[in-house]
Amino acid sequence: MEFELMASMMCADFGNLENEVKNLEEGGIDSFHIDIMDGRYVPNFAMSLNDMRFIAKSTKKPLDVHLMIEHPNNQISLFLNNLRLGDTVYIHPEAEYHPSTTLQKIIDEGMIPGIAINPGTSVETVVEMLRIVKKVLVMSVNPGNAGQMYLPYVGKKITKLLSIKEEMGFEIYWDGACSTDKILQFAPRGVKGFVLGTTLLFGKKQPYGEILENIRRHVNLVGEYYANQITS
Ligand code: S6P
Ligand code: MG
Repeated sequence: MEFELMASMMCADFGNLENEVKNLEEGGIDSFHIDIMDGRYVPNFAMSLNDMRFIAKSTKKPLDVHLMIEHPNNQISLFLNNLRLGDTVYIHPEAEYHPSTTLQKIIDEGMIPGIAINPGTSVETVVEMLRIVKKVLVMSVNPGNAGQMYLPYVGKKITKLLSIKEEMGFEIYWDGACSTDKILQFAPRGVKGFVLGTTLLFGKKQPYGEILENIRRHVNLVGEYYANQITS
């Protein structure tokens, strides 16, 4: 089964960031998720432009930049100028007067455009943007902090997005409190990638490579088991 695993870098050890990036890369992470916050759109400051720049220089793996800032259009060039072609930039539609303008800038610079949908935001309010973006980051916790509880009502929204993703041409990604059981449940249904933070990846006293391999092995074994059940 094909799915992507991304590292939520706000959960990394910043005293050892270079090694964190190297160990995650060697351990098989697919991309680096960068949570940029401004203390206004969300009540926290996580990573900054400089942190993003440092990670962009430290790895050839794609970056997945999650902008939790008010009116990202005002500063979007600062981010785009420091990214590489094919990196992803997510904005929150509620944080912008004209989100389609900002998304167009992301596209024009050769980055992959995405929107992040808060737990309390319905699919209906962003449906036109689903025609523009290539990725939808579904927040299963309220934005702002790592280490929160999964909000179960988000599951229904994912089901709705899964039913229209092909027709509208986007992929779905999961952000927040991601555990193995969520990957087991949603990867086979078509969720393309999962952001891993304190729940599964960081602070575990186990090498990143082992954790990532265990997740992939576990999900594939269960997937094969169910596939055999269906064909036998
Ligand atoms: C939250 C942020 C997320 C978190 C991630 C952490 O505002 O967008 O990317 O960093 O959810 O993972 P966990 O497992 O600690 O919830
Ligand atoms: Mg995030």
